Amino acid sequence: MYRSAYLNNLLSEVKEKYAGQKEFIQAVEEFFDSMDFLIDKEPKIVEYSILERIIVPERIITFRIPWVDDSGKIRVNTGYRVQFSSAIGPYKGGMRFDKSVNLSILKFLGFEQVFKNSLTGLPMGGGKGGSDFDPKGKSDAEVMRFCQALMSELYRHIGPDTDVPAGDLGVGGREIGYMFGQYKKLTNTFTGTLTGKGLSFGGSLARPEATGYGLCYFAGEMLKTFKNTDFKGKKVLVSGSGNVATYAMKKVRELGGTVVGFSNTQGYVADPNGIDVDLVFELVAKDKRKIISGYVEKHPGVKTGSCPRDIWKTPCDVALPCATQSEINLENAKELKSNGCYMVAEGANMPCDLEAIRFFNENGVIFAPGKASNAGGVAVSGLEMSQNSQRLSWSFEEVDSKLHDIMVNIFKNCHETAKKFGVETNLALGANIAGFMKVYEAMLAQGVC
Ligand code: NDP
Ligand code: 2IT
Repeated sequence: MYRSAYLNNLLSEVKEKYAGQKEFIQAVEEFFDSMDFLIDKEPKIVEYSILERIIVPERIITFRIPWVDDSGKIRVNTGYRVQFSSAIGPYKGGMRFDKSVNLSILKFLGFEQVFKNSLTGLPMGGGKGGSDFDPKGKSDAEVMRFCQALMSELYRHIGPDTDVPAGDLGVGGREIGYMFGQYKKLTNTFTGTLTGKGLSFGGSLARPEATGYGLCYFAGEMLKTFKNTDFKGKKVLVSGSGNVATYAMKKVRELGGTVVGFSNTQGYVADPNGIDVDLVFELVAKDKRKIISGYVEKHPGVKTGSCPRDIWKTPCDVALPCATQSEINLENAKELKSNGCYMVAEGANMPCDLEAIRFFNENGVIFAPGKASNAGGVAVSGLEMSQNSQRLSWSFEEVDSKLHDIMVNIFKNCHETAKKFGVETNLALGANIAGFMKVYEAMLAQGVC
């Protein structure tokens, strides 16, 4: 319940108007939790209807994606691009391919992206897109035909100064390559319109690593600032085993921590003695669908199970949820706390439910929201855009060092902002307010648009 009646009313309207969009409503409610601290200090927020405007995407594009599978059958999926805010730069954000994809999920992701991109300090607006296409079990040729069919419509809505898509869950280098090829063909231009590209056609070194590495740089700042320590000797639980999770595991190990678990949609593996990170990489490269069974075969002594949520019963110091939204509910949050976890940094977007976040904040578990702690991926996407515009490519070390600086700055910005509002460890509030301020100022300056 907010102190401000204005926010209460607005939230009620959102809940009524978008009743079926539970993920989007959670993202808005979490954001309003922070706006409650700001609204009295910034009267122009109400005067200029900033919140009423900021929660509505500037444009939503929905389209049919017909494609032909390997047996010759015509299949149809739905494609989306949610162009949320161009207040501080061209729309920027990933494309998600997963059978669960719907407008609620893409609106929540697009909304979060607006503030995340602002926090990076780079000139990028917020957007998100994707399709309910399920890449699992599809051949390479099917994925290619699907990507081409998607881009046959999407190309007319994007561009290097308009909207720059990238990867997300279910979309990695392969899919970006196919989408880029089709975009290039249809527009007869070679531009940096997509990021996460292959190195031979304008991609940036360290983009695959960026989200996971950036997460660890951010979490390292949290450990240093709040606990006067670092990753050395810490037990770190990482969920998922995709792009974000695997590079987070690699960096945790490099920084001296022990990864004690990982998961996927089929279950989890936990081992207090340490996960064999090299084996996880090996298994992912071979066949993503056989990671758990392949791991247990090589290390039969580990704890394992078919419910991914059970990973949160594993004792740890730090949890890095890196799989998907809503993977930690209140019960999981309590399990984490009772098993010794004192810090949670989100690698995925919104992996923690609102009740879980409130529980962490009220029970001394330091919490970092994804829009701050996973911003490394889009930050390096921003660096890829800069390299493309300059027709240059920077070394791995150069990009990694810029990524590190950006993550340290995001942490400082969130921490300082939270401190200013008297809630030093509330990084969610710090991230929301710090991310919002730049977008708010731009919206005021640009008039009603
Ligand atoms: P990937 O597709 O590479 O990997 C996703 C992983 O999560 C897979 O291991 C998948 O398992 C697992 N997973 C999905 N749903 C569940 C679930 N309910 N329980 C347990 N595991 C699950 O995606 P990314 O690593 O790119 O993305 C992961 C998260 O990070 C998403 O929330 C994304 O939005 C966010 N993110 C991604 C960025 C990026 O640059 N890629 C940047 C910032 C955030 P399986 O293989 O069985 O499907
Ligand atoms: O959620 C995210 O920040 C991403 N999926 C990365 C987006 C991007 O444009 O690199």
